[in-house]
Amino acid sequence: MVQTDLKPIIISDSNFDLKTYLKTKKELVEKALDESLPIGKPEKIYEAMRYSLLAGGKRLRPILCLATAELLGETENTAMPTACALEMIHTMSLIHDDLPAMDNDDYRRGRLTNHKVYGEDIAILAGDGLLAYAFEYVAENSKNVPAPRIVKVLGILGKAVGANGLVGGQVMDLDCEGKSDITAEILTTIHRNKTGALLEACVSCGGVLGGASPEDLSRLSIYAQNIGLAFQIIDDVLDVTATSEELGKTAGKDISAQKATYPKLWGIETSQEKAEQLVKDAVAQLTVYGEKALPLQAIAEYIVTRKN
Ligand code: GRG
Repeated sequence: MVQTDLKPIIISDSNFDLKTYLKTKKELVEKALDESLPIGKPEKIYEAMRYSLLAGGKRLRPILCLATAELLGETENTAMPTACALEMIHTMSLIHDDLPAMDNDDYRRGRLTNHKVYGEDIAILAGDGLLAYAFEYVAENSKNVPAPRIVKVLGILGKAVGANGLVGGQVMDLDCEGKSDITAEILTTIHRNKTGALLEACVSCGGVLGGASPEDLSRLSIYAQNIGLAFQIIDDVLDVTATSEELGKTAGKDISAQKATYPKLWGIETSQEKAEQLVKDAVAQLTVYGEKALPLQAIAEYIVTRKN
C-alpha cells in the first residue's frame, strides 16, 4: 500500500460531536433495517437479502436522508422508511457490483460477498428483491407523510437507480475498463451517476420529506453533488492508501482491474485537495441554515477524512 501523510482538514470549528451523532444514528438505522425485513418464504432469498443488508457499513446514505429531513424540522420517524429504502438500494448495488460479471469481488463489508455465500443466481435475485422492496417499503410505511411527497420520493429513487443514475454510471464504468485515455471529465460523468446520483437522492428525499422549498432543494442538491464527487475521489484514494482490512473489501482493486481513477489522473495529494475544495463548497451552501446545518456540514467533512 502507498503510505501518505495526509492532514485532515478542519472546516468548521464548532463543538458538534460528529462521532456520537454518527454512532447514534447508525444504531437507529441498524434497528430499523433489521425490523424492515423479517424472514419470509422462500427463506433462502430472505436470508440472502438480510445477509448483505445487515452486514454493517457506514450507513451514510440513510444518515444523510435523516439529517436532511431534520435540518428542515421533520422527525426521524417520518424519514426512516425512506432512509431504509436508500440503504436497501445501496446494498443491492453493492451485491450486483461484486458479481463476477461486474467487478468480481470476494469480500465486502468485511465478509464474503453475497454470491460467494449464496451463489450467483441467488445473489442476483437478492439484489432484485432488495430493489423492489425498497419502493414497496416507502409506499407502505411512510406514515403521516402527505401523498405528493411520497410520490416525489419514489420518483427520485427511481431516477437515481436507472439509466440516468446507478445503471448508466455502471455501464460507462464497465466501458472504460482497461482504457488509458479516460479524462477527468469522463471520470466525473461516470461517478456523478454511479456514486453521486444515490447520494444526491438521499439528500433530496430528506429534503422533500422535510417540506423543502425549491430554493432549499437547489442548495441541498449542490451540497449533495459536491459531497458525492468528493466521496468518490476519496474512495479512489483509499483504494491505494488503505488496507483490505481497513476497507472490508479488496484494496488495490482499481489498479488490478485497470480502472481510471482520480489518483491515477491527478496523484494522491491533488485528489485529496480537490475533494477538500468540493467539501468546502458543499459546506458553504448550507450556511444560511446556521447551527441546524452542523450535522450535514460535519458529515461533509467526514467524507474527506474517513479511513474506510
Ligand atoms: C441492478 C438496478 C441495478 C443497478 C446496479 C452495479 C450497479 C448497477 C451500480 C454500481 C454502483 C456502485 C456499487 C457504486 C459504488 C459506490 C460506492 C463508492 C460504494 C461504497 O460505499 P460506502 O463506502 O460503503 O458507503 P458502505 O459499505 O460503508 O455502505
